[in-house]
Amino acid sequence: MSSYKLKVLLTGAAAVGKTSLVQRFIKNKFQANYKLTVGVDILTKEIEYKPGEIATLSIWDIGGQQRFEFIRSTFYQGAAGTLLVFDLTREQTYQETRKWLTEIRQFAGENIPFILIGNKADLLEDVGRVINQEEAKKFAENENSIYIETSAKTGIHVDEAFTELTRKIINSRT
Ligand code: G3D
Ligand code: MG
Repeated sequence: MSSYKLKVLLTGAAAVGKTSLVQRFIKNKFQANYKLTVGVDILTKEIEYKPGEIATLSIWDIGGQQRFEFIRSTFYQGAAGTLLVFDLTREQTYQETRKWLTEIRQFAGENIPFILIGNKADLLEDVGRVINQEEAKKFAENENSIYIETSAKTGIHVDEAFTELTRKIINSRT
């Protein structure tokens, strides 16, 4: 029995892997060349966030249209929490997370729980580290969050990201 129904958002710059993370989480697959998300995709999945406790997530994945005020307000309205994603291989996308956080808080509420996600961890071996892990961790902690590195490609830590977000949302309510 699921008592919680939670709207969670994927946020962050273009091409950081938001759609790929949702696909990995929901379907446990990775496929290159997803068509660009147009509008908003909403997918639902139950998650056991602690033994015997189930929540239903409705996961909102937005494309590049978020700049339109109407879409943006619909997207953020009633959101319980968000995965704020950047690309571990592109520093610019990390820098932009501050801007995202300001917008998220403005539209979804000051205290909205979020998890900071550095995605594409599988590429670190080839590309090397461009974002300091300790700094990302400190940034997250200063904002009352945690930092998780994921790969939608290999699947590493993807379930954990959604589970931690769900726990954080539910802990913030009880
Ligand atoms: P978005 O929804 O944030 O815009 P997408 O991002 O999920 O569409 O992903 C953008 C590109 O990054 C895609 O490449 C996708 O395959 C790739 N990608 C996403 N996650 C990962 C990951 O964890 N590891 C690697 N190596 N690549 C990833 P293409 O080439 O299809 O545009
Ligand atoms: Mg997308």
